Amino acid sequence: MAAQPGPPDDTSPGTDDKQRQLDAVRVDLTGSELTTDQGVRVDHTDDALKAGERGPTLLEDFHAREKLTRFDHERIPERVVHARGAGAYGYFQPYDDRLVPYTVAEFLADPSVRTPVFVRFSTVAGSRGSADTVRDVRGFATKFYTQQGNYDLVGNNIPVFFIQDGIKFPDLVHALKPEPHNEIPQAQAAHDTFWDFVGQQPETLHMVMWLISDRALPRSYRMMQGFGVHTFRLVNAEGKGTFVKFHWTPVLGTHSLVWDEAQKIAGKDPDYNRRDLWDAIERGHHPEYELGVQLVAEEDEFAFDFDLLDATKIIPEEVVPVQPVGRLTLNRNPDNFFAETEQVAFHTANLVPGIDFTNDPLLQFRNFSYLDTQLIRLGGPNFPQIPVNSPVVPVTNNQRDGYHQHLIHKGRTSYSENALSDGYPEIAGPGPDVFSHYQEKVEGHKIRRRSNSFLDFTSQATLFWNSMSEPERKHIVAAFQFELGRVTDRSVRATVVDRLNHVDHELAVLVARGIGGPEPPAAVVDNHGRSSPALSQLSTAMESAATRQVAVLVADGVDGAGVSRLVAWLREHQVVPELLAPSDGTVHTVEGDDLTVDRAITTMASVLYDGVVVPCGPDSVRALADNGYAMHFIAEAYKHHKPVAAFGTGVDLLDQPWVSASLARDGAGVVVDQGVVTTPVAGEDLATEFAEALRAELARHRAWERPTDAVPA
Ligand code: HDE
Repeated sequence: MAAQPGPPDDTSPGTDDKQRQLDAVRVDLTGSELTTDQGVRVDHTDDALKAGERGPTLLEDFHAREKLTRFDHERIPERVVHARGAGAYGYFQPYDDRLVPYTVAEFLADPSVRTPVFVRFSTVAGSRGSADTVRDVRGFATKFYTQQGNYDLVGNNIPVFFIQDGIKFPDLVHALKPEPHNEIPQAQAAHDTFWDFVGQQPETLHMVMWLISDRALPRSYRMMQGFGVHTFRLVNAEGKGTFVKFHWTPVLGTHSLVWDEAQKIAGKDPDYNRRDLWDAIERGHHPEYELGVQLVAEEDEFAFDFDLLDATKIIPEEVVPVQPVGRLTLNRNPDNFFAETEQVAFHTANLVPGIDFTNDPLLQFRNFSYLDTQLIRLGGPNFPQIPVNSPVVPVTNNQRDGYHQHLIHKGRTSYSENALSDGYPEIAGPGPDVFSHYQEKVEGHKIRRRSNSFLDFTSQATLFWNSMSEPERKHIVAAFQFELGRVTDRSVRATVVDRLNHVDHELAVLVARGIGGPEPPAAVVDNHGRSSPALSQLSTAMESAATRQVAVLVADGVDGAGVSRLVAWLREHQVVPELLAPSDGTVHTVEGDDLTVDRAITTMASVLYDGVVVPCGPDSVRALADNGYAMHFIAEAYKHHKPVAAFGTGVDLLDQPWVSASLARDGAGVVVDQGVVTTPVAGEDLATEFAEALRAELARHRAWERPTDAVPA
């Protein structure tokens, strides 16, 4: 990863433009008195006006009517897709001026410019109240409030899309969403209509491979990639274009949950990803992502064995490297979910000078759809005036009326050209700050036909499969078995298996076996054998354990000195430890002190932590051994391949038939095996080496080499 720009410098141009603008509309009710919407103070708000204490309620109670009317109208339509989301403010800053030869977009190419942003992460299929950790694509939409107007990069955490042409989007979404007759199932693809669609539309296969992989279960919005998906165009000062693909890469690495864990979290804490983002920002652990670009000269448009305009294809990073160009930092939570996260409106056609479209037929539809949906969702054409949506630069045009106009435009002309207002607002002269559409020569017949260059549906699905590590492959097979196992129509299952047989024969066979279906007879195509190592999550950054959450299980009699040493060391390294005990409050340490507990074990679960530690203390360890919930906690963390650590007598608790890792015994130092970190040493003598080994295991996320099938959790 490239060098970071210097430490935050709040005097950089643009840093606080958006926050200053929002401060003007932020409302703080501290010290205020209750009024009606008309600003009239009221003397009572608990009982409506009635004719007699037990009599009918009177229509003239304007305060009661207003309160109920406002309540009746406080819902707006949820987004038709990406309904559930979480947002945050921050800023973006380029590392250097390396993009100057390619684009006049100042926010991308001028390292002295820090551009405020709002980012909204989302799931796609579920409704607003659904769970965060479902198997799904995640949205990663960024609004850049630039000095040339708003630019929106409305991306996903998967670099390709299901379909090639936007006309199929309603079909795709209807197949994915709950089935129309009974509205089941919520927020998941594991049902007949989605897989029927996949079977009918082989162009979905590449993205299906990503959806069925660990990518669809991000551990955190702070630990997932983002992609612009389409090939866009950068345009330089001479009007010359360069094709570009945008990539966001999280500084903490790209990490996922395992499926069993994701399902359990959906019940234990449906807000898991949303809470994680919120808490990290509140704690000062600001999420960071590097923006990278893949650049392709226009002359090389046809240099690939796929079409750059086809959104079901990636450009493998080994073919065109991703160049790091800048960094996004999220440092502020919204004040009000509805006002900001719900009302934010992203649009692929929100462009600034220096960036333009290509003829990708999916992108062309998006350029229509976002504005269209926002007109109904936000109730009319003035939604760009909603504070989270408004640019930080003046909006000066002749667009006036419509619902919810908030401004008062003076003057008698609202048309161009006019002489009465001296021609204002006037057309800006040509220049890098003025948007001018990229001039592309096009000619052709009006036809409804797919280009032949779009018709290879399987090569990159195979590339993805070939690029996966062993554990990732296992997860993919299990996920197909789960999803197709939920499909009730056997012919739909068989059609999908047949499609997979065009991706990789072994994959199709493994999937068919797991769902009790007939195995495909023979390979239909030879696997091309190519792979792209960058696609495996095992190639992600694994240096940092910062912001990871670790449960330390304690009970009366725990080794207070050892726990304090460990907790202090972890905090110093930005790991977030929490002390969990059989009940909330305090536990007595072996030294006779009171140790404050963060939470009761029963209010939490191992799936909400990245790792678990069992400290020393004979009484404490005995109490945990007798507590089925605590033992389940440890077994479940172990089953999910998480780092499990123990010191002193805590190691005894890991002496279980299902633990295959070797444990440290008397005389040993620190033993690390299969992600299990143990040492017989405790108290003041607990070595930094133990904490360091735990940190390294947290950083590598999961110990995939650990066998876990037999773990009863
Ligand atoms: Fe979207 N998409 N989309 N989409 N999309 C929407 O816009 C649409 C596509 C994406 O946090 C909607 O305001 C069409 C690709 C994100 O507010 C809607 C097509 C990618 C978000 C819409 C696509 C996305 C949306 C619903 C195919 C990744 C959430 C509400 C032609 C590059 C933004 C709204 C937020 C939201 C249409 C395909 C990403 C209906 C027609 C490809 C992240 O306008």
